[in-house]
Amino acid sequence: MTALKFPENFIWGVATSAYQIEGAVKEDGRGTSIWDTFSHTPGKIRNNENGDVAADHYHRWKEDIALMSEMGLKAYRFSTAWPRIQPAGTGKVNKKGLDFYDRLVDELLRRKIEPYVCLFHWDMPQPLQDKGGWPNRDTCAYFAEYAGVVAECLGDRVKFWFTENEPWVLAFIGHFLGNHAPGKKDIGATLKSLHHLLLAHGLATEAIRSAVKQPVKIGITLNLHPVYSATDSEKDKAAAERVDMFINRIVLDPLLKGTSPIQGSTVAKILTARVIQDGDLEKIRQLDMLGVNYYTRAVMKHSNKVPVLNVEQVQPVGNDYSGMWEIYPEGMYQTLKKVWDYKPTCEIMVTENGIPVPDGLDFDGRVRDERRIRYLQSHIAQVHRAIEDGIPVKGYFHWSLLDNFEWELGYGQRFGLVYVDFKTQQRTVKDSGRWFAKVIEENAL
Ligand code: IFM
Repeated sequence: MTALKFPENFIWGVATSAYQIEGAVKEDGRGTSIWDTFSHTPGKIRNNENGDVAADHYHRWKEDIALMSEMGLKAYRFSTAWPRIQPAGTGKVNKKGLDFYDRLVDELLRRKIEPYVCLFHWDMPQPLQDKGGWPNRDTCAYFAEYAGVVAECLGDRVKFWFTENEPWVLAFIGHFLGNHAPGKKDIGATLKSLHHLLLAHGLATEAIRSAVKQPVKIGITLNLHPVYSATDSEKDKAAAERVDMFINRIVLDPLLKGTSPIQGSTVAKILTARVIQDGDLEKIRQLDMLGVNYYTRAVMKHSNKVPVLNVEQVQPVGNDYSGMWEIYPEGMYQTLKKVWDYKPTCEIMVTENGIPVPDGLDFDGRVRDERRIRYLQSHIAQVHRAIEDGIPVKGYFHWSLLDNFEWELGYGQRFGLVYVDFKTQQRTVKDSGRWFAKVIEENAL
């Protein structure tokens, strides 16, 4: 088979997030986040686990960067923890918290790994939640203030910025389904949160631009899923369209077109009356890079199972599944194509893709995660297919570097290229890590 060659300068990276790997939640003046509160509420997380220690990256960051360097990674997308930097969410800056990221960036650059900073991966300072959280419009200004603080500090070295990771997840899973922090079940709060998260992206973009002297690229990362109808019936097709609107278009339209699909929906219009204010949509539509996080597709049918939306997800028989989702490589291509159909003027890159596998150390200390290798092979091939079709995908960031705290599922779902023994914190590069290193070295699949 001929190798699938990637464009020169294709960005091969990995991604992580602060709460999922750092631990040290009470160290060096870090404040409390909504995830500390949520994970310490009995019954919210599988086995009542939490991110108190996680992968102890706050102490082992040098070792972790050395592993990245060994794998030949070109880029690293990590998130800064807002409560580490501004424990109250606004006002006083905690220098010790900021220093951690300062050192991290220096070490990455020393190792020739490009830092991609994401300012927000869901760990909202608890004091801001107490003031109303994302449904409160003031939060947008607090976020812009925080973005300015981080940009002031790191902006002389960091050229690539993501304001937020997957705002949809925080809005919908955190405020509608209630399975994530802050654990609300309120459709009005959900739609308000999402709009405010998008507006906060726009305000933070402006704050970064005014704090940083050098040219930078600023973007956002989105969880996107191609949506299919379970059958050819008109009802199921309409259900699929509703879900497409509420998962994909609800974020893509404002960011790429400057319009909002919920303005056309009666229910949503009532719920968001006066939430979308004049000028908001222009603020939101500021993007140099769009990060696509792709894991799986959604196959939908009409049903009363999910209120308001009247839909139900179907799991097609005969396909492959992981511990969390259906495995559907073609969806990677379809998602990139969907974004490209908007004719975006910004750059596109895959900022997350990966699979949870119940990995373990074999008798000889190796982790033979063939399943992850097959997953990556098939999904990266679809990225290549998109590039061949003229979609200029700039890079691919694997989720994740390390096994980590998978939110409400705790530590059971391992996504890393590096195995973490959570008792000893010992790291072992998995077979997939070595395989990925070879892909990077050859710039080919
Ligand atoms: O672990 C998460 C990450 O925080 C956001 N995107 C999806 C990953 C896997 O569920």
